[in-house]
Amino acid sequence: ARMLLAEGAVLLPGFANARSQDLCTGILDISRQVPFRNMKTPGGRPMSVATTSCGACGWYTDQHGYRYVHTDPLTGKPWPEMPALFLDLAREAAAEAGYPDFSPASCLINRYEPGAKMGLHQDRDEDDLASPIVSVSLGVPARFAFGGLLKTDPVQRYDLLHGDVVVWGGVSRLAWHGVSPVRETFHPQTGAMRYNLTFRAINAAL
Ligand code: MD5
Ligand code: FE
Repeated sequence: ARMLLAEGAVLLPGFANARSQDLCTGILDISRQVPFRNMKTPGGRPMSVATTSCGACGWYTDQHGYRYVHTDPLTGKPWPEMPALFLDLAREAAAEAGYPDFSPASCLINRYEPGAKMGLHQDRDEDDLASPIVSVSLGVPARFAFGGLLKTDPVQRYDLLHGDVVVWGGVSRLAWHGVSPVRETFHPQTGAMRYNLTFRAINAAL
């Protein structure tokens, strides 16, 4: 099924279900190479969401700002390669939503423990704003707030469930959005955690 949440925002409910166990295994494998960490925002506050990355670029934040980097500033090493399983899923989902040429250079992996949240923000560190972002939810559900192009626009709320994939393109690519504090509950594949994979195309200038 394909559900239009808003112009450019396509929800594919359960699109990743058949591959979810393998995706979770892939996440654990990446996190053994580059452990999840609570990075600091430029303001100096640690994020409640813990992150790691795979692919040619990884998203990074510290006192110097938000950016994509080819190597992990903590170790100087490149990020783990993006598993074919990840890339195939992202490309299939993008194609299903009308983006047959999606080619993500980065997969940011977010890990939400109970209580973790993400405040209202826009994703604009990629420079490539013509390409969509593909996001894959795994584990315990999250209440997702989806607003408009202005921070003050009203938000719609959706529950993103295990296996759900959303393709954020078109005008929705720059919509304000956030995640409410994750409830303390259990999922057989992830325990108390919620994971979100976000696949991103990065401007080649990087
Ligand atoms: C999450 N992650 O559930 C979300 C999924 C992030 C982030 O927000 O920045 O890591 S991605 C949701 C998203 C991406 C791009 C545009 C829009 C939503 N949107 O227009 O609402 O961990
Ligand atoms: Fe975001």
